[in-house]
Amino acid sequence: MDGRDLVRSVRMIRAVGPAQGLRSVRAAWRARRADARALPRRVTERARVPGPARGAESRPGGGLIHFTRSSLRVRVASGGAVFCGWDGAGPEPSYALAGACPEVDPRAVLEPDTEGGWRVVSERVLVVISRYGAVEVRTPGGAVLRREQPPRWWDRTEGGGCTEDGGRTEDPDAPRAGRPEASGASRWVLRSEVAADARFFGLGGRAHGPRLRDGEYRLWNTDPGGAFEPGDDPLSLTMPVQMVVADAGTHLVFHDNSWDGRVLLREGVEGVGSGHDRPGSCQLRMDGGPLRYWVLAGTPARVLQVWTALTGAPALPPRWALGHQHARWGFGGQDEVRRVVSGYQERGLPLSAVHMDIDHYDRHRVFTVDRARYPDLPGLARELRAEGVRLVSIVDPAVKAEPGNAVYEGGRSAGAFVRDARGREVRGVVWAGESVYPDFTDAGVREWWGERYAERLAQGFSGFWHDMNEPVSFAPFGEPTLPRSARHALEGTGGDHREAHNVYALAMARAGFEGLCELRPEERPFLFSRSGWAGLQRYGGTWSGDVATGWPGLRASLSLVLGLGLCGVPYSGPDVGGFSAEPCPELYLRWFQLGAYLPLFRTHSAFWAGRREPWEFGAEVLGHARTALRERQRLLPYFGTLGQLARLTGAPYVRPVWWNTPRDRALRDCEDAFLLGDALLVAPVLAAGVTRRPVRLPRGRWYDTATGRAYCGPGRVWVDAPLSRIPVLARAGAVLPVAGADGATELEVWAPSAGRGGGGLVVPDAGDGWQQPAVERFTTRREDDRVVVERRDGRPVGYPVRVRGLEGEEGRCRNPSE
Ligand code: NBV
Repeated sequence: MDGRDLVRSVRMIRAVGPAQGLRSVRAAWRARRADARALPRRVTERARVPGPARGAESRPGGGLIHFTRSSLRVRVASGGAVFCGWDGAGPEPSYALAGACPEVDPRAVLEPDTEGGWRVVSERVLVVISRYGAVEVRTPGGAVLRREQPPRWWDRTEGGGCTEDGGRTEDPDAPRAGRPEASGASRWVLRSEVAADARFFGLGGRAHGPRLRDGEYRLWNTDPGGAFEPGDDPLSLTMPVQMVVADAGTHLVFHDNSWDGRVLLREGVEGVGSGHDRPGSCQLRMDGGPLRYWVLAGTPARVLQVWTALTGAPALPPRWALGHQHARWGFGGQDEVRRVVSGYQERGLPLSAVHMDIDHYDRHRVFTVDRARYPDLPGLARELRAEGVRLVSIVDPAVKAEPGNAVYEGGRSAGAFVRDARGREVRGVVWAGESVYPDFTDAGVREWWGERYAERLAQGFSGFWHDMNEPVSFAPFGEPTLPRSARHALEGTGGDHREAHNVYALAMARAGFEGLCELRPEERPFLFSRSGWAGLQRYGGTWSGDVATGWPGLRASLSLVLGLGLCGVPYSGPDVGGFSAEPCPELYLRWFQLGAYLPLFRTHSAFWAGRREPWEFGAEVLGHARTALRERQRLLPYFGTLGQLARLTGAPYVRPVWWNTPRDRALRDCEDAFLLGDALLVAPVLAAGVTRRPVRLPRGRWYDTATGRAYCGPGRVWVDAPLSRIPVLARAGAVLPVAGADGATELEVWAPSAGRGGGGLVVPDAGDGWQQPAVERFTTRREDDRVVVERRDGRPVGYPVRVRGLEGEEGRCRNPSE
C-alpha cells in the first residue's frame, strides 16, 4: 500500500463507515484472488522492433509498408487526419470514432523517399517513413511536427525465448500483420520527439495543467477518493489525446487504445549546451492493445474541427443547463430543497437547476427514491419547474446486489452484470453495500440501462449526473475499481477489464443518452459524467469531480476545463467552493466568480464540507455573488451561441489565450486566464489577497468591461481585480449577444480600433429540441466617431445594439506601467 492508498483508505472509511469498510476489504481480497487466478502470472516476453523494411504497397489514401517483423498502415482521411496503424491495426473498431471511419483522401499517395524510405504526400501533412519504421509528420512546407522512433513491443509467448532484458527478437518470418489478438497481448512503447519550443496540453482532465510539464501521466480513469489537487494523477477522466503547440505548427495526436498506459512528457529546451536545442519528448508505454494513432495538424481551431468530425459533435446542453445550478450532498428532504430554492429567489439570485445526490435514493440504491424524505418528488419537480428551476439526478452505475431490488433482479434476468472469468457476478462495494456493475460495453445492456431512466423522468428529473463510473469499488488496498480480469462484451469481441475500464463511463454515457433520446425524443438529453474517454462529448459533458477546497484546487479547476476543451469535451466546470472542505469567504467568492464564466456553473460540496449557498458567506460575498450571477444571466445568449458553435465547429467555449495566436510563446505559457469564445478574455483571481493582477494580452486592443479602459496587446498589463469582480476584457470590434433588461437579446458591440474591422456570430436560441440552428454573422467597423454594425447577409441587424468602448479613452490605448 503506498501513501496515496493509505490516505484514500482513511478517507473512504471515514465516508462510508466501518461496516462498508469491512465489506470493501473483502471485495478487495476477492478482486486480488480473481486476478491472480485469471490473468497470466509471469509471462515470458520477447522484445520486438519492426526491423528493416521489405517493401510497400499503395493503398487508398496512403499505403502499407512491410517491415521484417511488422507492418505499418498509413491512411490519410479526407479532412487531413492521418491514421497510422502498426501490426495490422486498422482504425476500427474504436470507441472514440463517431460512426463510420472517415473516407480516405484519394489524393494522398505513397511515394518512395530517399534512403530507402517512403512518404505519403497530402494537402495538409506530409508523412515520412524511414526504412526502420521511424515516422515523421511534417507540415506541407516540410517543418517537422513530430518524429516517432520505431515502436518496440514485448510480445507474450508460451514460455521459452528471452525476457525483455535479453532483447532477443522472435522468428523474423512470423507474420504479424492482421492479427489483432497478437497486439492485444503485447506491451509496447512509442517514443516521439517534438520541437524544443513545443508545449503539451490535454490528456483529458489533469489537475496540474493546462500546460503539461515534465512528468508521468497515467492513462487509467481513477477516483481520487474524495479530494484532489495539483500533483494528484490520474483523475477520473483520462484520455490519450494530446495537443502539441509549437512555432512550427499545432497538432493533436490520439493514440486509440483504451488500455492502461503512461505518458512521459519532457519539454524541450532551446539552445542548451553548445547552442543546440534539446527537443521535447513524449514516451507512451501501453500495457496492451493496438498500436494505432491519429495525427491532426493545422491551427488549433482547425485541429479541433477535424477532431470533432472524427469523434463526434458535442451534445448541445439545453439552455437551462447554461444557467447557475446548485447541488448538495445531504439535502435533508424535499422541504429543504424547497427552502434552498426559495433562498435563491428571495435574494434575487438566478437559479436554473438543483442537483440531488445519492442521499435522495432509498438507502443509496440507484433508480429509487427515499419516500420518507421525498414523499412527492414529481410534485416538487413540477412546482419548481413552473418557477424555472429544473431537477437533476445523480446516477451511479453500481446496483445493490440484493433480492427484492427491482433493478438488480431485472438486470440479472437481462444478463446485464459484469462477470468474472468463471462466469460469476463480479461484486464490488459502494455506498449501497455489495453491488454489481452493468456491462455497458454490451449493446443490449445499454438498452436495458437506458430504459431505467423512465423512472427518473417519471420522478420529474430533467438532467442526469453520472458519478462513480471510473467505475469505483471501494478498496482499502489495490485499485478502487473492478478486477482487471473481469469479463466484458466489448461490442461482441470479448475482453476483460484491462481493455474495458477506460471506456466504461463513455459507454454508460451512451446508454443514458440513447435511452433518453428514446424516452423523451422531443428534448435534447442533458447529462454530464465524472469519468469518460475520447468521444464523451457526443453524449454530454463532465465536471471536475472532487476537487480539493483550497487555492490550488481553484487553479486545478481551470486547468481541467481548459485541458478537456482541447480534447474535444467543451462542457465542464468545477464544484464551486471545492468539494472537500469549507472554503473561507474569499476563496468561495473567487471560485464563484470564475465559475460564472465556465460552461457548467455549479455549486457543490461533500456533506461534511459545509454549505455552498451564496448567503452562507456573509453580506459582502452575497452582494458580489449576486453580481456574478446576474452577469452570467446577462451572458446567457452568448453562452448559448458558444454551445452551438462548439457543436458546429468543435471550438470549446473556454479556450487558452493562445487559441488564435499559437506562435506567441508568452501566451503558450500563460495558464491563469482564458478566452471565453472569441469576444472575451477572463482573468480570474486564483490567489488570496489579490486585488490587482497582471494579464497577458493577445495582440489587438482589449477593453476592461468594467471600466471601459482600453489596453493594447500583445503584452502584459496590470488590471484591477477588486473583491467585487474578476477582470474580464472584451476584444475591440467584438459583437456578443446578451440579455437586455427585458430579457430579450441585444448586441453588445465593442468599438473596433480605427481602420480595423471586427465582428461576431450569434446563434439564437431555438429551444431545447433538435432544431437546426441559424448562424447570424455580424461585422463591425468604425466610421469617424461612429461604429457601424451590419449583418453579413445584408438583412437588417434585427437586435437593439449597444456600443461600448467609445466612452472615456476615445480609442487611446493605455497600458499603465507595471
Ligand atoms: O455522491 C456523492 C459524491 C458526489 O457528491 C460527488 O460529486 C462525486 O464526485 N460522490 C463523488 C461519491 C463520494 C465521494 C467521496
